[in-house]
Amino acid sequence: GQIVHLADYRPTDFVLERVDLTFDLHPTETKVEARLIFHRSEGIDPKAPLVLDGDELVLSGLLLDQTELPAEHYTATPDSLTVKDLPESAPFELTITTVINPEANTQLMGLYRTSGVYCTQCEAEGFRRITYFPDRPDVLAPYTVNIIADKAANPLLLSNGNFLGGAGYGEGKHFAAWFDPHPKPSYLFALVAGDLGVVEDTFVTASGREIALKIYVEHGKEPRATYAMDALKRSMTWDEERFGREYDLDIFMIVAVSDFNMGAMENKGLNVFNDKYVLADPDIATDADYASIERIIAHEYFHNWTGNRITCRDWFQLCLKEGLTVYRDHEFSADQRSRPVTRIAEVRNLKSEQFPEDGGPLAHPVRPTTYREINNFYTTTVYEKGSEVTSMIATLLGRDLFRTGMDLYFDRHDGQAVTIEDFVKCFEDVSGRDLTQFSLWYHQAGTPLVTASGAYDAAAKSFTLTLEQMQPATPGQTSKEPLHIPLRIALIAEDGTLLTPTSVTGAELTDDVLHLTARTQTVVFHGIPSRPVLSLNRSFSTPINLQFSQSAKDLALIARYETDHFARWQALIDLGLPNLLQAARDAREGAPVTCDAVFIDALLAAASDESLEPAFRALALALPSEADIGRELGGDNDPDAIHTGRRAILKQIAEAGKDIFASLYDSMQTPGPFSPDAASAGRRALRNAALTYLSQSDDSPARAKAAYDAANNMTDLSAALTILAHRFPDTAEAKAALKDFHERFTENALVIDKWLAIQAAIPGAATLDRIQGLMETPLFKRANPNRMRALVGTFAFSNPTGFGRADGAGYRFLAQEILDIDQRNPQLAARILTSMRSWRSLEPVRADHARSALMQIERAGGLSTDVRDIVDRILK
Ligand code: B3K
Ligand code: ZN
Repeated sequence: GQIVHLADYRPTDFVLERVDLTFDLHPTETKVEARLIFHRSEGIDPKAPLVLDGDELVLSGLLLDQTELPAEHYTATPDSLTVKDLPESAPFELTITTVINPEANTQLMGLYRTSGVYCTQCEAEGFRRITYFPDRPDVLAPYTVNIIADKAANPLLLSNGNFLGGAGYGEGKHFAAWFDPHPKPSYLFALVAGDLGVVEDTFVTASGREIALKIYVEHGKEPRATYAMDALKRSMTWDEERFGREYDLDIFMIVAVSDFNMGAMENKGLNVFNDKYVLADPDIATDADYASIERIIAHEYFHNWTGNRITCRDWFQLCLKEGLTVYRDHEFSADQRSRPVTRIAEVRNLKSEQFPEDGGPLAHPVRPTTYREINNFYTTTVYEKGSEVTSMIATLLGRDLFRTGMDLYFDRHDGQAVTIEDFVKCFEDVSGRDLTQFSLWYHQAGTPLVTASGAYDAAAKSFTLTLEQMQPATPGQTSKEPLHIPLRIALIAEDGTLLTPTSVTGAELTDDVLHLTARTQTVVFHGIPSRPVLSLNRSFSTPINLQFSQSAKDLALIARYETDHFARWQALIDLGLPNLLQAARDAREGAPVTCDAVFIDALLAAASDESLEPAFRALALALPSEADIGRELGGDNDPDAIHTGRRAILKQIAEAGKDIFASLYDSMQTPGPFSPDAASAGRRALRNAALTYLSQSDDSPARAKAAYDAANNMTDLSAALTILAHRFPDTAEAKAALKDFHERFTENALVIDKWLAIQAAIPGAATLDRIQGLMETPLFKRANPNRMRALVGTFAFSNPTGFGRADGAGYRFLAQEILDIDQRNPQLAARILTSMRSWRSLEPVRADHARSALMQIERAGGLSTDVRDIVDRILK
């Protein structure tokens, strides 16, 4: 892997006019014939050779305009094909034949097999594992695809676009042809062949076109695809209503497969999904699963316009499609569910995933300028921070102008491969705003720190707010410029009413958005009749760390009165956090842990406030995680002390709220048949949060066991099992429940993943042995990414005391596993290895163990570029 630089971008020398592919499918010897029609780009050297990308390829035939090309005119290696002496101006046709082995493809990139089905994954650079090709996103062409395969084993032959026709092919084979008229880059190519069941529906677009919708799943699982189908139709309607975007082919297909490196893939007209994000019914899916399915179905569908019709010029522009499409799926979830509740969930995720990335050795800008392995840049920074940056553009412009800017973007760039600059320019053009400073959000890594302090002048009836922004240094970026930060604010009176200033000096204020543009800014709010309580960064309008010391009393007032419910939740977190931090410090010293009564009162008041949505109340009760506490502590972290301290706080809340939790547990039942709607899910979430607190003060597992026995859906069942396994791990009840769960769901790998994940997250040093035992069970399949993520991934990412046990055995275990996984599937290995990114914030003994484990990886021979890149950056 060489380092690729954005500055080296150059358009191609040849224009690809069209692509005609023929696959003769065979499990171990698939023949691929690619007919590519090119002509030279204008103004290039008429002698320049054509260089095509490959990856582990063997060339078995090459024709130029139907005539075999003599060997002196080309050079083929496993990773490139160079053709010389090509026509100077006329178009020419190259016919390239390769033979590939889908069965041996354990990387799950290119064409591979999963449960007997042929399937492809081409983003980012998988197409070059199928045939030699200009495998880059700025090469767009219409594709014809012919698929030939054994008919009995593969009744289904699918590719992108519209179905052209099919017929028998002799010798028990048949063939099908597809044509995709929309020029697309190779990363959006897809092929699926096999024997699958289908759920069918139709959708009539705003302009009256009827679209066939098909979701393909394993035979017998069709009923579990109906929720995904419903989510798809809602996504199609939403994109028409909210963004004026109609679907553009006659058919839209989704295929669910069980071996997949990520969540899903937006191939044109033929999305391929990890079956975890398609299959649902109340017996196997939790409310969180339903919400993820809805969101990911929407996300991939929305890519049809943001990603497919308008794509990236090069992979540095990944956030052009990903940040924007995450923004769109967030907006969709907010419209389908509850806006404040979805916002809280997004921010929790941003802080627990993206903030540590941005504050550690893997920090990189939303639009990076170099990479060694592009697969390592499908990060939470590109996706989630990319979405936040898009959302800030919407905040700066307002909803209507943002929509006008999006319309211009679709109009101006449809069919093109473009850059972030092109995207931002559309919003400048419709608003007249200069977004030069704002664009630094794309280029500067690191989470800004904003420090605020306020002073009220009763005589002048003015409030002065001083704000300072600081950009932390990140790898490769030491000095940075101040950003344009849109900070939503409210001034609240003691009685909870909003105070509106008569005028403001020192910063632009539009509605509730304060524009920070200088390193330090002093803002004066005039005409404020009484001391205001300040609510800063409402709705989390900007992804920053905020330092603002507010009294517990002021925070309690925000928690009670803010009309922005996100801000209420944030105030509760801000009230709780100092207690959790102090608890960790006290536990480390062996001192008693105490919890501030103002916090407990405010939390319990929110929990029992019937004017608030149950889902909100459940989120308020979910305290910051151990990892969040570690991040806030900032260094010299002892996971055991954090765990012990947090546990003590939970227990104090549980004792104080015993009656409230007991009554919530009774009153939040959801009578009638199961429904996955957001309101019912919220009731279950609150009820299970109450049960979790009740179990903190319970001495025996009896109540949790009763809940397990009574559960009639997977949300309640897995919540009860989690309590039994985590809170009462050594009891007969916990063991019996784990055994029962295993027996009931042996046949269902996705549910077994929950069983694995719950056990992988059991706190404490003993969990490592359990994991090693679980890896030996026949249900655990090393080659399956979902199984690996459920067991090893959960352990490394979500079990600070187990993974971070003081003797370093957790880190050594991970190092061994990474080296093993890397042999088969480098992308998966590299992804799981990022769990080590915060090792420097551990206390010295653990940090030493972590470093040794990382160095063991670093010293190993034969590492993939993927793992090499991550381990080098983490150790740097
Ligand atoms: N675009 C794909 C991700 C591809 C990852 C390649 N390593 C899914 C998505 O973001 O929609
Ligand atoms: Zn995406």
